[in-house]
Amino acid sequence: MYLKHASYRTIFVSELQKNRSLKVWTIKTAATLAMGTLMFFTSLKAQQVWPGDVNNNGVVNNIDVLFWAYAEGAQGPSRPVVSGDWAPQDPSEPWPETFPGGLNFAFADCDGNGNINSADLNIIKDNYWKSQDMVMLDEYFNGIVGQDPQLLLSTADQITEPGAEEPVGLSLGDEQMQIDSFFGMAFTLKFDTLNIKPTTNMGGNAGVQLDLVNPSWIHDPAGMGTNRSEIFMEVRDDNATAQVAIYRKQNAGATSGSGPVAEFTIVMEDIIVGLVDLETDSIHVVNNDFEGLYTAPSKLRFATAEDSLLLQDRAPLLDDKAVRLYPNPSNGWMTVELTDSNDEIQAIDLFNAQGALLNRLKAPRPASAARFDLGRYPEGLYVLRIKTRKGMLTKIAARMP
Ligand SMILES: [Ca+2]
Ligand SMILES: [Ca+2]
Repeated sequence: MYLKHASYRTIFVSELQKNRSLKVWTIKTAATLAMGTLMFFTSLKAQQVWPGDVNNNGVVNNIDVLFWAYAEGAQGPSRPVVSGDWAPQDPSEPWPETFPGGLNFAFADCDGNGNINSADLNIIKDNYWKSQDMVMLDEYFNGIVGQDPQLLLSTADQITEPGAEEPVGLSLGDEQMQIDSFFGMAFTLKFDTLNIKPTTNMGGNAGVQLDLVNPSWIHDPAGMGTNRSEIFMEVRDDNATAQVAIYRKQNAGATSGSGPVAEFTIVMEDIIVGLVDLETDSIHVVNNDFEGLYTAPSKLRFATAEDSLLLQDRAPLLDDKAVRLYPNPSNGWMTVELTDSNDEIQAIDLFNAQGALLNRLKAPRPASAARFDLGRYPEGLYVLRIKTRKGMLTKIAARMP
């Protein structure tokens, strides 16, 4: 995945959006701006359609599932060639409907046959994780615990044992912070591949499973109304992530409320080493107007009975503004700086965009700032996981030419 000049602006936008001190940016403005950037990008690409990349940002993932779900049921002109192959496809005539911000619904017709339906979702699955030469960051609306509704992982008992199947509840918002006119969400579950059974072979030991809570405020199939949602999950054991989308079924309309929405089942390995961590991240919740709703991530930890004392030693997620990363993008040295002078950097893990760990930088002595050389790596996007004495945070870094 390589970046060209056109996309730098977007990276800055993302950083600004995450910086909650700039509260003047309303959610709506940010979303409109994001879509505006997408349109800018789209015009560069002469409107060719890459099947499955519904939001046309260069990569196929769960955000595309959310876009597809929003357009499901629409009809329009078909493409000259009906194909879901991962290659630039000549576009159809523009469809009458667009996403808020202007992206044409034609992008959601992945196979190009003129109908947006489950066959197009299958194209997304076929082309999942594939990328174009240019990739723009998807927009996320990660919020702050205590200020925003939380996408919460929870369990009744954090003590586990080898081979156990553990239920992990997923809830959105609570009594104090309700969700108004929910349409859907996409997020990533990060999990511990060392201690959780592989999921790739779905016929065998499916280590991470997910089901909707039934009934719930987003899903009540036994009820007389149309209150129904659907679930999508793509698990990648090799980079320890499960990408999830939960969205309103076609014609279900919006729903408002809060509380449990789904439940993971996590199957432990036969040998458990240390602690088993789970975390929600890269959250993109949208309302029925497809506007982003800031939502706070959460973290959950299991331990065996022998290790149960370690459950006290939790690493809470830090606010995004707890860490400054500059210059970003950079073609050389970057500085990681903690805004809390009483906190200390303990380690910085550097991952590439595919999730492979490239390097672990350990702080040689207590420090509230550290520098490292991103110039050693090829142009592209990187993920930094910054561990401090008080918690942990991930940041996106861009290496420019
Ligand atoms: Ca995409
Ligand atoms: Ca179609």
